[in-house]
Amino acid sequence: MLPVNHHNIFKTCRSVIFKKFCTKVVENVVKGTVCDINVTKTLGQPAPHTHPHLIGEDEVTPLIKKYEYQCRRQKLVDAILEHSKKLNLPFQNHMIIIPSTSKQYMSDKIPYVFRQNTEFLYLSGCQEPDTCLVITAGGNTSDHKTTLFTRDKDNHAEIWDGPRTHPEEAIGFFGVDNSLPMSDLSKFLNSWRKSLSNIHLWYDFDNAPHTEIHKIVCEYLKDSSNNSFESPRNFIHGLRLYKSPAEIALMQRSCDIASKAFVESMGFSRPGIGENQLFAKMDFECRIRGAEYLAYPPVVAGGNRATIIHYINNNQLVYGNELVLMDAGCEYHGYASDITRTWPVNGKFTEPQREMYEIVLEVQKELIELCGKTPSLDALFECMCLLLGKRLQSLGLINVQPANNYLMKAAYQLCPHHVSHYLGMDVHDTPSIGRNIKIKPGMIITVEPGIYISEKSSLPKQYHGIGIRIEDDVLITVNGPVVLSRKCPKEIDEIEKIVCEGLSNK
Ligand SMILES: [Mn+2]
Repeated sequence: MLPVNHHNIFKTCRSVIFKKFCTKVVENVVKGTVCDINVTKTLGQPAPHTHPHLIGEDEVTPLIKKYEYQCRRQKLVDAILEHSKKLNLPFQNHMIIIPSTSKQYMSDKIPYVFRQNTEFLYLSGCQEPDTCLVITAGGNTSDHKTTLFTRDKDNHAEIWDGPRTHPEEAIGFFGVDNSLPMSDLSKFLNSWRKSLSNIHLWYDFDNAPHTEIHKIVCEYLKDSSNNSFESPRNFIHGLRLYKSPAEIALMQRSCDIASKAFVESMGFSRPGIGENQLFAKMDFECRIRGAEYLAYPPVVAGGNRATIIHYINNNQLVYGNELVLMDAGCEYHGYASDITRTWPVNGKFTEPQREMYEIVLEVQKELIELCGKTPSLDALFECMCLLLGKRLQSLGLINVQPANNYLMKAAYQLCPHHVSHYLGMDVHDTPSIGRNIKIKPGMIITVEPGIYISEKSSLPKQYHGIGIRIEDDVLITVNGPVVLSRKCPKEIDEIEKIVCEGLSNK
């Protein structure tokens, strides 16, 4: 018997499959449904057809639709054109360049977790590194064209790192007007410069997130006859400051996840627990609920380490009747929560701890009520100093002095940080927006008063080493403040109950 030639059989099979495939393609072309073939292609990021559990129809990123991204770009163009008109700038044409970031490495070929440049993600929804958004607008009309530059095709790299979104898929998926490979960026910019003389460039030179793209932009500017440029950062932050309904839903979910994770971490506490174990518990409980990662290195500070505001070593044990202060939040599909709670690891506040906790809690609740009424975050900070000062005075811990200034200064000694920041895609969101502007509906802010009494304090000894902060995330609405982190308990009896129940189950 002759041995079967496997090679030939394989050839025959392959050719049958190939013929069938070709017939299918021809049929599709004839029916006009050739595009359907592409729909099954895996892109460089989750899409409705590959990740239906994450991305809905027409969404580019979870809950945020193509149309919302288009509106964001339109609003940016409108804001920039209005600004130019107001200042009577002599430019008819505008080019906005927003680069993505690149992968960062901790050592040879070992990457850090990738986090996209927030401005780029906000305007494009694209989650891939080494990509770039260019928006061009001309004349006084708000007509504009968006071009998304995607990574060049590279079969070898795609075997190692997974698929990339190519220009032919990018237009439909991201809802942009045009898409080109990154290798065309320089050519594209130059062709604009040659065809139009009067171009104002919008690019953030001070916070350039991508070295290679930065070089290309610098080259472009060097060869350009008019080198007028400005950063679009402030305009983008102005848009990001006000959250859309989809963004609010994402922020609510981010806060819900972190709140539940806090409850679990409280119930996991016991005297002798390691700060690292509470960190691990928080991290696990956030990720298991769908968060990508914690939004920042958390502060898990037991005992007097809570008086160190940015303590992130998280490597000590928390003993007996000590408090633990945890400042943690998660990032859920690009949106951050930021919560702080302080609790006794043995389930029972001591008397001095309780006195201080009640002061911070009462002040925090009053400040939340004031959110919609005070003129700005800075004004809210002044309110915190005054409210804290008054309460410490009534306990006899600050000398009786009639001047508010004295009270506020004394309180500032005990709480040396601001009481609030904007919150959104970044933890310290939209930092180019001052904290002196009016608080308005649609903003999300934190409210986080604290008291930190070091061992060197002139306050009575029983308070030494106590550090307490209570932080919630608050959405401003026309009907008043809505606490997004409301599911995270902060009343003394609630907290004691959760910790004690956890202890009895161990
Ligand atoms: Mn905060």
